[in-house]
Amino acid sequence: MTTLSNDPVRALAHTNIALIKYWGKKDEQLIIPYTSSLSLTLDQFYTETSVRFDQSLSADKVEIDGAAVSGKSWQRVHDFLTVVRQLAGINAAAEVISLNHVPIAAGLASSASAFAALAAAASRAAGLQLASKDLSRLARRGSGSACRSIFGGFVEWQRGHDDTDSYASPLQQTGLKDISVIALTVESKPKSISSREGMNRSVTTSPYYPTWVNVAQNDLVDIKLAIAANDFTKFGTISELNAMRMHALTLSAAPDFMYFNGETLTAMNLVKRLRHQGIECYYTIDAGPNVKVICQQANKPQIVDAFTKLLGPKRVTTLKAGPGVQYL
Ligand code: 2P0
Repeated sequence: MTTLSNDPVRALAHTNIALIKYWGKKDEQLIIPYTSSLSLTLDQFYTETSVRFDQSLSADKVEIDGAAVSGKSWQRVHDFLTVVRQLAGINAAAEVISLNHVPIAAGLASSASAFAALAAAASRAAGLQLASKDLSRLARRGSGSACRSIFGGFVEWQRGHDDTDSYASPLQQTGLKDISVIALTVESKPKSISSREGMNRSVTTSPYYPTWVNVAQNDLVDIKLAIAANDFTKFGTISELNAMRMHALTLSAAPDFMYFNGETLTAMNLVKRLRHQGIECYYTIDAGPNVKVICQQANKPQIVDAFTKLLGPKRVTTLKAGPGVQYL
């Protein structure tokens, strides 16, 4: 039987941006993806979470950004804590206090940093000392993209076959240190179709889904070669293409859906215009209308200037590579 300390364990994890996207689960319960993916952990948006297991609590208590949580959000945290309890062989309820640190209007809210921080804090509070690979496997059970936020810099999530071999690890290739990400906040409201629902609909109804599985695998091989060769042009081109290939799965689903809005398209066009002017930059877009522009340091001031003129300074946030999960 594990002896529980009453002291809370605190952990911090940053969010990540996928360059080769994860879009579709082979196993929805265990969150095993159809494809491997690759991301860059970012330096600004992070979640700080403290967890304490306590035999005297009658049920899990969850507080996020200063407010007690109930309903679906509580259930998701509770289900995750149940996985941790099973692993640790304990049955105490937990108190979870979580704070999201978001740059003003960055439009980067994500379950990745939340479940990475929760996995780290909850596992240690339950008396477990997990190797980083096992921490990544655990974070994956909360949210797929969270398994990548355990690590800093470029991270690859190997899809694997089952719970034992589906986890992320830092990329071995050491090239392309000079990467900046400019996050454009087109919309800060929650998305209308969750990633979970969007993925499921794409897998079950898009006739292109089997093609995506092959194409994403090739894109991953190519982007790793580009990183190893320090080839930013190839890196950016593949990132942009892979994002559009993912969004093609939403447009070809039944019923079809789309994460872009008018301003998303305006931003995409401006990226292309800048590129034609010789200011090299590329876009990537996740399950929402916000656009992330990828560039190198030398071109960053001109790109920031162009987007600040378009959107105003509050909607343009500059980011770079960030670290993996940390205990506080
Ligand atoms: C990614 N996204 O690779 C992709 C690209 C959004 C677009 O991972 O259902 O919140 O919790 O496993 O991790 C968002 O999905 O989904 C996501 P679940 P998650 O980053």
